[in-house]
Amino acid sequence: KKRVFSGIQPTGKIHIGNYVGALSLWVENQKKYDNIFCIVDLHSLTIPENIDPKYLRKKVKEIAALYLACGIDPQESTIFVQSHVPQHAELTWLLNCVTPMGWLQRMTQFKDKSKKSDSVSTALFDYPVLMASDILLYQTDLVPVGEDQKQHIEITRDIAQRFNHLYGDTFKIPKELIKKSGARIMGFDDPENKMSKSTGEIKARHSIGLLDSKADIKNTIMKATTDSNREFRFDHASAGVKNMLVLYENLSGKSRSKIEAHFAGSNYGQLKRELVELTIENLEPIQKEYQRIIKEDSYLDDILEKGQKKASQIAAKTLAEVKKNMGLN
Ligand code: AQP
Repeated sequence: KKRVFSGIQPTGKIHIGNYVGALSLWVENQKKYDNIFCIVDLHSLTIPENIDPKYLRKKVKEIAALYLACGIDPQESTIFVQSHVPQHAELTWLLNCVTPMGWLQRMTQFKDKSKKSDSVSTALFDYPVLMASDILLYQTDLVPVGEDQKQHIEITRDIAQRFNHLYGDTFKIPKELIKKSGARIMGFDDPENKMSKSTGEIKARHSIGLLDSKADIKNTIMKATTDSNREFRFDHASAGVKNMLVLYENLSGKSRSKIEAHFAGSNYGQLKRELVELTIENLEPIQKEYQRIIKEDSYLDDILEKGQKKASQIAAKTLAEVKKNMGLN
């Protein structure tokens, strides 16, 4: 089986974009691949606003419970916390040594995030190398992610190729797995920009959190930005309407032509009302399952401990090979 690796940062409000773009794709392909899903807590420390140990601890558990509630099966997939496997940090140092600064200076996520923050850490700049380490440690074939991570997978490939060229064949060259539709869900309040965890935390009506109440889901969708037309065709609709159509498509599993025919001649109120229903229908079972799992602290700890053991074995093997090839053994 091909190996899949992916992760989510334990920060902010996990939203429907994370679910449609990443999590649902993991679940959908779970049986097909050998899966490793990580909670990338070291990545979340790259933003200085995230320095609250209590919050971080709570968020790690929340993400673990959400992985399970969304359908990640611990029998089929390894689930673990990044900082529990020290090889991620160690490999990052070694890969830093083969990664030119110019490559990192081109990363659009760094440019965007550093603009938003008063204090930019060295770690934020180095984020893509840590992500490359995550992926390469497990000799990953496929990385299922949203569109915003495409550039980071490309640099991962570049780093792996450069390392293999300098030190001999060591890493498998991974590929991204990105959905054709739903890989970039936009903010409901601001459909020109991607739905984001941090914005969702501070702005009501920007995103729908996987744990949002029915009333919040309804408010956010009913107030979503639209236009004064009645255009329901995917290729012609304005950004806000297209975003809702794409969500409708992903949550209903219906084809674009069926959806266009269904809404033709209708109004945006209708689309919004149906999307509210559909979202609640999709999130209700996840929320129920989440509420059940989050209370079972020792069950979660057990899964994360098993995950750590399994991940460590693979990571240790790769790192030993890396060090041998570099002359560090
Ligand atoms: N809007 C999105 N649409 C589709 N997929 C998305 N992803 C993120 N946003 C969207 C995918 O979700 C996975 C987890 O990414 P993350 O932990 O980096 O979360 P984030 O929402 O991008 O939040 P951040 O990094 O904390 O960013 P900001 O500061 O923008 O809020 C990834 O596979 C990602 O592609």
